[in-house]
Amino acid sequence: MHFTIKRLKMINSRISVGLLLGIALLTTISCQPEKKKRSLNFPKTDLSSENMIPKPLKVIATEGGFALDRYTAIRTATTETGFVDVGIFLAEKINLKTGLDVPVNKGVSADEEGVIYIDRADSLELNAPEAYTLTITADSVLLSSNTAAGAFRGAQTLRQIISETSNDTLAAYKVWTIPTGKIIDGPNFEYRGAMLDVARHFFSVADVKKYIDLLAYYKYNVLHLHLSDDQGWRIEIKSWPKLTEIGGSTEVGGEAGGFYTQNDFKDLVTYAAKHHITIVPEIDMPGHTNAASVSYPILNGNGKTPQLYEGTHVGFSTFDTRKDTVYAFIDDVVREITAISPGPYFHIGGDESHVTKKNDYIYFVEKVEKIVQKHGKKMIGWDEIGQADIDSTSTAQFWNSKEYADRAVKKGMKIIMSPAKKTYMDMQYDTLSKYGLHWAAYIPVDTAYVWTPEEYEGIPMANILGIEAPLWSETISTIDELEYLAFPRAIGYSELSWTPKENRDWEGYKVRLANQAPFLDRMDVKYYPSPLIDWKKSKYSYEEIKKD
Ligand code: TNX
Repeated sequence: MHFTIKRLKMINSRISVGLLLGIALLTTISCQPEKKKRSLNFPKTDLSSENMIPKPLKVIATEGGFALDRYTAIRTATTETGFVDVGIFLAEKINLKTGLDVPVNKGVSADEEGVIYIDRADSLELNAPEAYTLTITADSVLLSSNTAAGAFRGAQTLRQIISETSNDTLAAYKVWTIPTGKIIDGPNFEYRGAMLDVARHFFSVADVKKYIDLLAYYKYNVLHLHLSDDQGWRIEIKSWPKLTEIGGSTEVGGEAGGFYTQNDFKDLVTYAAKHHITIVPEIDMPGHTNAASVSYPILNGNGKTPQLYEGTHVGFSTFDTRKDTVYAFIDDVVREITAISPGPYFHIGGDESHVTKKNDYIYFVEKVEKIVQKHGKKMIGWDEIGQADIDSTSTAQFWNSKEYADRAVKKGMKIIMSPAKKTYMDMQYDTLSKYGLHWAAYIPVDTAYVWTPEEYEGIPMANILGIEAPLWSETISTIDELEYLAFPRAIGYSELSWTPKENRDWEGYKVRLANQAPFLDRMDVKYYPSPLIDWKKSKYSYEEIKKD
């Protein structure tokens, strides 16, 4: 069960051809090569049994391995935007995993052996957005895509199939293997999102960046930030400064809260874009607006004097939907946020406006839709917006009401699937969970994975834009707690949104998930070690390599 890599290495590129020949002759005669000879045993590799998540569309394994080592180089398309960046990103991640310094687009050195090519190509296989192919032989890895986004997704696959350990006990230098074969891949849904509530508890730029790192590894392409709620306003609005001065000053439980300056937010947007992730900003209204109304009481429509709120009860606040100032305010907020949000969407919230009269609510959503469109964005709102007369370019996020989601479908709107019973990562895993709520359900790791968003509650597949897993933060305030609720469930949602249902099954997924442990440990992710999963710490243990 072995394959052997035997290659002759050149030691010095500058020696003359004559000298080289001489050395070669001497080497042959003495049978004692001065040059490095790669003769390495490694356990047999099989691309089709690799632990990729999300599972690719098609995997064709061939027997063999590509040796990733200090002689490997990365070469990318240089005239197409974004491909060089994918090469640099991949080199950085290879360095983190292996310690190797893989050169990107450097001149060919005599030492160079295996090459990872990242190229732009057109083909039928690469027709879909974000599609890519990976063709791996013993000599080269070819990552092809029509777009830099596709190449970036393929780079994540490549990261996942680099062996966890090297052969360091057997050879003079370290070699990691990548199994040979071909992968043809592309996403089932165009919108693959996670939502983070930074309003109930504030999370720092560094925390959000770490979350982005993890989401990118599993091919997410959207991070929705819930930037305002009753308990806090978390983004600087220069024309309404008290929003953050007052509204950002606290959070659930009475801690200090916090907010992103516009520069912080731009930094996040840029960081996400580098990971081919779009940030969807949400300002939740007309309900969930207590923090805004405390900052500017003129906005308030619930008839009470607003006070800073540190509890978790919902549904008591509303904007005054019949006041012009409210719409002037919203125009400023949407203008300032869209100016620093290059993505196509603006999320207006719209959920649980229990103290807004129904007519006022509908009037409000229709007016705000126009404001969002005026600023060049498409509106997203929680499923309640399906009650309003809005257009088919707007999207409803199905979290609770099939009736409202159906009404949105009738208008030709797209739906983002976030049913609380299945996708709410703030739901506890079980009765013993340290954090989380359970008003919608307990969601153990299997329940999170074993359902079919393509067929959920009769929403037609043609209307489904994708899936999003929300993480509300009433019960969590640190990155460790965030990770406990999000991982491993977020990994499963990535597969539900990328991989078509024919290719998904719990038994297979369970094993692949178990094998995420080395990555999660390396990233210092405090995931919930669900007892349903037989977590593997390392794929090739030191002992196994020695045996072979
Ligand atoms: C419902 S989901 C909410 C949030 C809460 C969440 C807690 C939705 C649109 N509204 O305000 O944080 O439940 O699970």
